[in-house]
Amino acid sequence: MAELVADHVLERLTEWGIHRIYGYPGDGINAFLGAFDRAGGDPEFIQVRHEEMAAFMACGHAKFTGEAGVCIATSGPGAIHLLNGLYDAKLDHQPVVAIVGQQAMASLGGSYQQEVDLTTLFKDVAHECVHMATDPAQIRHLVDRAVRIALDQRTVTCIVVPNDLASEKAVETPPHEHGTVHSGLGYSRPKVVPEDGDLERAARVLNESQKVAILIGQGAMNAADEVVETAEKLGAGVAKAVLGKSVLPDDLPFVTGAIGLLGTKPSWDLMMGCDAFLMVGSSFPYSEFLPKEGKARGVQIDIDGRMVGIRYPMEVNLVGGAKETLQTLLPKLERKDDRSWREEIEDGVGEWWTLIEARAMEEADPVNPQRVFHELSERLPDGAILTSDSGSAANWYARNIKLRKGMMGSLSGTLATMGPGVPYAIAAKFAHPERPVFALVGDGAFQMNGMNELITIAKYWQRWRDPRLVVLVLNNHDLNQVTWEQRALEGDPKYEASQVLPDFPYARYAELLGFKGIRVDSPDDVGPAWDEALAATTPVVYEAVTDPEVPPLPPHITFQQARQYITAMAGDPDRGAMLKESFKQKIQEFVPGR
Ligand SMILES: Cc1ncc(C[n+]2csc(CCOP(=O)(O)OP(=O)(O)O)c2C)c(N)n1
Ligand SMILES: [Mg+2]
Repeated sequence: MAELVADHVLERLTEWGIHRIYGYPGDGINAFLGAFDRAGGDPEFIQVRHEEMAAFMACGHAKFTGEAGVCIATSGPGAIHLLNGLYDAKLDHQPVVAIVGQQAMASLGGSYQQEVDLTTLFKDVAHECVHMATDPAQIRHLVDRAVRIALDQRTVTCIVVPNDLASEKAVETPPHEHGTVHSGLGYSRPKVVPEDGDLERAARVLNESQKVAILIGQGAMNAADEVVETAEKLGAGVAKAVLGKSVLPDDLPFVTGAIGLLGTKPSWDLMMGCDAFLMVGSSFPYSEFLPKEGKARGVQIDIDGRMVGIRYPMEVNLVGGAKETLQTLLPKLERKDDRSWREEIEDGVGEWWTLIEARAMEEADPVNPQRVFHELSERLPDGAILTSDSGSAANWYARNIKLRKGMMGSLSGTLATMGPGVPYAIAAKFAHPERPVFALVGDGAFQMNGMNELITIAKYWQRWRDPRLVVLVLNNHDLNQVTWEQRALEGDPKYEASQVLPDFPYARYAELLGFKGIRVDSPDDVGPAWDEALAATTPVVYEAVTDPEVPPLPPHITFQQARQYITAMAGDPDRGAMLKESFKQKIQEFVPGR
């Protein structure tokens, strides 16, 4: 029996299967802290260093478990801090419920201390469901709706609870009278399959075409076998939007890897050469990496009818679950006997991996970041979970890491915000304490917030069965991704005032926290340092002193961009190093045929 409204909220959340809530205290949620205490660890309050991190962790929990993630913050400043993490979840379609405190009901509208209009503030990020409770009898249905809507719509929902209401006596079952709501628990995802006629039309498009390109995203996550079978039958290649990286292993010969700015040349060739384009569970945005309008016949599969036909003018839009839709489509597909397109793709993939390895091994000053990822990739233990921050790390994660079956990986795919690398990894560790987890982050992201969350790791790591949480920090003294964007997209040289980062002893900082700190500033040490990190019995910070002049640029930068790039060189303070270390890589990329 719940005593107070706050107890009731927590109890109801546990009935929904939620046992861990990431948060930070404050007087807007004081009643909840007492309730957590009374709950005796179920749900458990996980204390983070900043509310944005709590929201990232809730999002990471959702990404690595498929369950709803929950975060809690106090009124005013705490609630405001949540926002960026919540937008990350919303844009990547993750079910996250935010519980936020509010000042006392009696004070609202009084320009009161820490009074912020929270339902208006959260109206965009949680537009499917944001409500402020004003009566204890609302709690049951507000929790039920917030969790159910988050799961069903794969989005962010929010309940605002004023602090005086939270301390009122709970009303677990509203009175049976006019004006009360009687809700219940439970949500099961339905199987959604398109109409037969639409499947027939889709099959016709794919059967009539010769060169099929498949693009998958995270929406295909539970449909790996079906995607493989479809690709086999159609003699197709499969490219992956980066959120869908773990859908299919990277060691399959017809998987061309990532697409887009972080992508690969075989993915580019696949899209440019195809005559049919099958997109499954992805909303990959950049049209220049997709076939030209009218060049390929298109079929799209997506569970969300709002997301079909918005990236390419598809001939057939199938609204349905990836797995069940492909299962019903497969018997209608004919096996293509001419395998020449498939062979062309596989040859390209083979060459690409050779090129990627060669690039990783090229000299740099002092360490080539690609080598750090390459050597990790070769050593990844089974079941590893990887997170990447936004920055150059995302490029190397997308291109150089070969995920194998059973591994997971994620990053901020759509908001592409800096900051989730370490908090996602923490959420992965809580959800899967027996699995090794790797956070791949830049020095900018680490300085922004990752290093603070190391304190959270220090607080909790000893309860994880496998202590291996390895944070790779790319110490390049630069906000490198943006530096290269300035060069390539704007034609501007590196602007040192905004781009150069202060030095910091990342590995030594790890040691202060009782972790293993490894600093690598020589190429030959890269591999042995990974061995050391993997053998560690504590969390690890692997600080790699990497060369900011290795370009994390798209595989097919245009000639115009290249021209701007070269012009920019003239005024660039690092011109000499760039020409020596990396321009040859760019040349290799420009040359093939375009
Ligand atoms: C919150 C936020 N601020 C700014 C950006 C723009 N941005 C994207 S990548 C990046 C640089 C990241 O630098 P660092 O973490 O050092 O990684 P590097 O690219 O140097 O490897 C910046 C500033 C962003 N995506 N998110
Ligand atoms: Mg950096």
